[in-house]
Amino acid sequence: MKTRFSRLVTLLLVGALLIVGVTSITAQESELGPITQAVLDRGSLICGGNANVRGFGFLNDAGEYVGFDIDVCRAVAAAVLGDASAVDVRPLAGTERQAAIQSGQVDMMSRNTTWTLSRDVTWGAIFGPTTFFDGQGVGTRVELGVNSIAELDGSSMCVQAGTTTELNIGDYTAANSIDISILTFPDANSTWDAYLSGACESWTTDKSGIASFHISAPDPGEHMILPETISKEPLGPLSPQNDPQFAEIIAWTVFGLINAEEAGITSENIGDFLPADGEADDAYIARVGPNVARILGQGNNDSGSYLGIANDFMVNVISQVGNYGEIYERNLTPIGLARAGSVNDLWTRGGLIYAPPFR
Ligand SMILES: N[C@@H](CCC(=O)N[C@@H](CS)C(=O)NCC(=O)O)C(=O)O
Repeated sequence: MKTRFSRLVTLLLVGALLIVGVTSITAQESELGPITQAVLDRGSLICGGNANVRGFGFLNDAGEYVGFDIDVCRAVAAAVLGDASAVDVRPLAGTERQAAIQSGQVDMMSRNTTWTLSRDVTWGAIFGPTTFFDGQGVGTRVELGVNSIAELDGSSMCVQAGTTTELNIGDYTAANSIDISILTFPDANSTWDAYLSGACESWTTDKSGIASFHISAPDPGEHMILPETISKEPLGPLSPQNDPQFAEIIAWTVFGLINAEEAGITSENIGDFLPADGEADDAYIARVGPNVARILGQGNNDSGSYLGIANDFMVNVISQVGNYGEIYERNLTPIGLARAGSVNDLWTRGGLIYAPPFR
């Protein structure tokens, strides 16, 4: 039987725990994580990227990194620092990715990287939302007259080491009893060069990567992508798992890009969706709708303040980088990746691009 004293001690303990709990929740909400703080202190975002894949991450002749994945880095820099140009891209080979994330050498990575169970756990990473739903395919020469992977039986295929690609093609040929000898190369350029020079009859990587290299061929019409898609390759950004707060910023920046497209807010028309001089909150919200006001952090709505960054962070992101559709159009349409009717179309048009709401 409990004494009055032990009941009092229990009550005091519960009270103390409640106070500690409440205090730590409040502190957690207002404190920035170590990566966010480092980005602010440094004044730039270190983003692991790709230098070799046109459309996604590519070092152009002007010495600038450009592409869909690079624009995701730029969007996060605009969200945290208000400046999309404050990005320091660190080009990474496929095999360098794990160490770069684990060592904290990069604040985040946006480099055609597939989200998988083992990477999620062993890389010590937090994967953000999928920005491009891809799948692995096989590229080959039109002159071979081949129409399926099975018809490549007895030939050789060039593959990049250290990728999901290498693992998937082994699984696929074994499961389908296809005899293809696999030649591996350290990076995309050497894999592509080996295929171009005739070292192998075909080559394999994500279909996005194949499209991106085929358009750089001396005669793109000589190459084709076989119809099979042999894997799921959900590509998106990731960051070190020691800073879940920063991971939330990445996630909600991507969600903001998607929600902005859905709401019809673009880099061109964003001015129409902002409050006019002296416009009262009620009148503004009645004009643009509550959803738009929440995405843009206007009309007395909380948005970025939940994440410890500028409440109107999405205004910087959209005006400097554009919405998801603009980013796609700018980078991926030119390399021949048609969006309409694909899995990467907005969910409202039958695709998989969907984001939770800002509220
Ligand atoms: N999505 C796959 C493949 C990614 C990958 O590394 N693709 C190649 C070919 S598209 C690439 O980006 N190579 C660039 C390089 O190594 O320089 C993965 O995450 O492992």
